[in-house]
Amino acid sequence: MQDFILHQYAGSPFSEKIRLLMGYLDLPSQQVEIPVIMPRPQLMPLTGGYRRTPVLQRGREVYCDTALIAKILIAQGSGQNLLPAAQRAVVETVSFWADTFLFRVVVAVAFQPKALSGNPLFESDAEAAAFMADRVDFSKGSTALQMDLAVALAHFDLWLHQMNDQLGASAFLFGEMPTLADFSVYHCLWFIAERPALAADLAAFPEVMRWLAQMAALGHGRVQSMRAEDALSLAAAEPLLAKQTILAPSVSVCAIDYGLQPVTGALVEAEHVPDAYSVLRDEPGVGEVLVHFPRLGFSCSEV
Ligand SMILES: N[C@@H](CCC(=O)N[C@@H](CS)C(=O)NCC(=O)O)C(=O)O
Repeated sequence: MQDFILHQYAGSPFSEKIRLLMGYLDLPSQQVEIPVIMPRPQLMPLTGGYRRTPVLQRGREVYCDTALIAKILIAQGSGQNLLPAAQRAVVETVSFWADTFLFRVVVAVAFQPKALSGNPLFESDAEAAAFMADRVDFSKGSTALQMDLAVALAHFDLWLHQMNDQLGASAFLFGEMPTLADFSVYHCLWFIAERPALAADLAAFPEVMRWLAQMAALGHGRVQSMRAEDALSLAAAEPLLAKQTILAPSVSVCAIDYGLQPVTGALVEAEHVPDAYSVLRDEPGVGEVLVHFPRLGFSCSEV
């Protein structure tokens, strides 16, 4: 079987969700450390322009968005207990809520002025300006990641109190075992806990702190690092294993919230990835690349 290659960067919360999930599922991973800002010349030929972080590569296939990446890893790593049949819809709903609304709240909290000192992205004026310009470009056409700081702080505080109360009654969000929802909520809080100026604010919530420590202890598992150019060459050298049926010759797939960089190609049905938009692209110098997106959170239109 081809290895999973995770394209990620250390400070990315959504990457942390997947790093921790791979640790929990005990799946070996090769990790490529991608630049925090564009350009990413060895990654874009694989994704076809999609630039949200992380993405998972296996041979000539690329899985975008952690909702889909998580399902692929859960299926591979016998992690069905993370999506228990009797709670699956509600676990997925909480997971989606955390990955969207809660993430938007924590972005505002994490980038508030008092949290910026010590953040390597803001070490010099030039680095800060480059980061801000990159994220303006990333967010073009969308306000979905923006929230007024006062509104974000009020929502964060309300939710932390609820979460602390609930975690006093059970080890994890849905009982005595973690589910996918724990991983989605975890990466949002990890983003806050990572910032020295904010970590102290969480100390007022002892059950949340206990749960955070339990989640962090799951670890990242068996990780090896890989160079971006090697991941790209590996894609070019591998056969496309998946069988597919063409559904539409030319479509454009795009996130519906932010990071609105579309990917175009033929829409195919890929048997091994249900509930996905799977786009077959021909990349110069690489050949066919199959890029998968979850249907939830993405649109697909014929072009
Ligand atoms: N819904 C997406 C969100 C991913 C996301 O927002 N990632 C952030 C980093 S944590 C990002 O893409 N930032 C811009 C970038 O890395 O270029 C997912 O679950 O993968």
